Amino acid sequence: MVITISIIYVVLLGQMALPSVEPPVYHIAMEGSAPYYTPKIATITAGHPIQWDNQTATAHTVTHEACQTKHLCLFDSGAISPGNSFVLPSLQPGTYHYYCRLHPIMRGIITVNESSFRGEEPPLNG
Ligand SMILES: [Cu+2]
Repeated sequence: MVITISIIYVVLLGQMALPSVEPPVYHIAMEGSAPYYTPKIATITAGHPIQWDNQTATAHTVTHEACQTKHLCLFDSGAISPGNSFVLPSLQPGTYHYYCRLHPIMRGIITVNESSFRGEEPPLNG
């Protein structure tokens, strides 16, 4: 009986010790007045999901500017209802201009920077 309890304890402890590998989500608010996308210019580290939260009473989209020409259209949310969100799991490093198809006055920019983490920890003692 003691052995059984010990095994269960080790299994539970092992699960609790697992580090979280999910990078934090970067939030951009959609608002009813300028600048509409807040922050209007967002700087994000590669690998982080980006989530737009529609805090207004009408639908909006998050549409990559290149979609206007159907050339290298990288993201287009479709209509996001009030209270709903749209998530991009990740974007390659670069600068992306986007707008709302329903209200083209709404415009924003995302700059995605390379992650500083290269997969190896720096040496502790130079
Ligand atoms: Cu809109």
